[in-house]
Amino acid sequence: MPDAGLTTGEALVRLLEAYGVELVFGIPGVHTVGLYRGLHGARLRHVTPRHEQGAGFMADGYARVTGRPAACFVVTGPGVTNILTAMGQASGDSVPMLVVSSVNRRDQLAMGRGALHELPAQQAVAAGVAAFSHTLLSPDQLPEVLARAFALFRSARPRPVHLEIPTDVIAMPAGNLDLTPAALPGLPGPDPACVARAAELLRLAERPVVVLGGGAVDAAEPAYALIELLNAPFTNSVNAKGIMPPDHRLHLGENLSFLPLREALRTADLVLAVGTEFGETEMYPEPQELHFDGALVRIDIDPQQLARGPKPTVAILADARLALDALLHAVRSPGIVRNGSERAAEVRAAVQAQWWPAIQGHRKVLAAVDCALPDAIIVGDQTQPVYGGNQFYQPRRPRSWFNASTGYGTLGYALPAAIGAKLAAPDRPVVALIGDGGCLFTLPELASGVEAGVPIVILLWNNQGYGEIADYMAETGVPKLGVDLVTPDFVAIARGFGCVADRATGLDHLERLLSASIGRSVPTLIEIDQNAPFLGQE
Ligand SMILES: Cc1ncc(C[n+]2csc(CCOP(=O)(O)OP(=O)(O)O)c2C)c(N)n1
Ligand SMILES: [Mg+2]
Repeated sequence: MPDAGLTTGEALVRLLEAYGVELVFGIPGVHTVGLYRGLHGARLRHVTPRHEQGAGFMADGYARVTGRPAACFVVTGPGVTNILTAMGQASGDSVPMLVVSSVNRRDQLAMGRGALHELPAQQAVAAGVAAFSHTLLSPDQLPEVLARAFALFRSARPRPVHLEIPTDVIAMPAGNLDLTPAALPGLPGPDPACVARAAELLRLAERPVVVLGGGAVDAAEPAYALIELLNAPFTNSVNAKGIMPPDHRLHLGENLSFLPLREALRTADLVLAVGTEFGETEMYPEPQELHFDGALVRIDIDPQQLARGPKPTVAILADARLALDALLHAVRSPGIVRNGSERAAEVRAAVQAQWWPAIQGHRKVLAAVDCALPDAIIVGDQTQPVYGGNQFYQPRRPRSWFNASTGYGTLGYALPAAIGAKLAAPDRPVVALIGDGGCLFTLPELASGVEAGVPIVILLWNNQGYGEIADYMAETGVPKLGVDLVTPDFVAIARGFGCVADRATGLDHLERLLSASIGRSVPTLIEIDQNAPFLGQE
């Protein structure tokens, strides 16, 4: 229904609501107050971070739990450059978010005259970490540009989209615009000929292996059914954790960093890879080239992804769920018994034999979380127990374990992303697992968490430094420099922000501290000393 008095800023907010956006993360400035005019009285909830990078990470955490985009409102120039890092992480891990920024008035664009917040070529800067970046030169463009963004979020490989609105356009009348959302496309289904070819290969395969990636998180049901039907051992990427039930008989183990797992892929007569780029960070700490002696069937929603990395025998361009449904139907009865459980158990044991000793401590911490906060969403940063967890942890369902050790690899992710995750799933416990180094990148977001009443748990892994890099320097013979850190009294600081905070003195104590977080309205910070005796090996 057209509304004669509406400005473009207000029309934007109405359209976001119409597309079902629930949350805006933003820090207002003189350039964006015209957007905030529209937010007043809106159904959309606004959460204020303490840095625009926090806004982006919060939107990322929200999207990874829901599969839906949140919006971020940031000012021209520093607001945009501050959120770029979070957009980079979201791009790397295929996470949707809509970043709306202001930009200088149209008559100032590209003039370089030193206007407030002026970032020449801002649109091009943001485009590098977005699916697309658009400058809204007139209010009339707004419905179509948003339709493009939401069509992409819904039906393509998700990525951030950036929309910049010149300050004069934000204030322009938009009363004539049609504010009903566009009919969005459904998910793309597979080419039947490709499915038939893949099904034939699957029927003939005697030692197939399935690899599930982050692109398959919403395809848990057909993935399960196909794996059972084929009796095929499987593994998953970090972003696909939880897609199959924990301790499944056909699980090869977690993480392609382990040679026995890569060997299982190499020696399989067919690998079915769903929604995975076989990313380098899956093979931390040493990236490896993967080899496939047999056939490789790849399913991906992104045609370019099917042409990157390992070369497929059959490439199926489609949404993972639709493609797996079609394959399931086409394979029907595979007929050949393949000792799937036995092969999987063998590889699993070989993988576990390679777990490095520190993993024992990480397992104890994560077992305490599982015990005290069952079915928690665990949002990780780049720290030792997260690398460890990537190699063994199995959540009970998808979208429950994700971290910044994959893809772009950004320190400071976990705390704000956990706030976004908790806003997405208020009824589930949400734990941010973060190191003392990473924590200091975004620690002020504790204030946002207190303000928004978001009771996450921050598990702070303290080793007084950039432990990972200190180890790497030692391994590579580089004299140690810049990695021993002055670490503050995190417990006192967190209390100062209004959080509840304590140091864990033992595993029972850790469990009690975790349990006590239930029902709080503010974040709880629990510090764990990496060298605490209770983490040592028995
Ligand atoms: C923004 C950013 N800067 C630098 C790095 C390089 N880096 C990777 S891990 C790491 C150390 C992190 O220290 P901490 O969070 O304390 O975790 P720890 O390894 O000590 O467990 C650094 C500096 C990075 N990943 N991201
Ligand atoms: Mg550290």
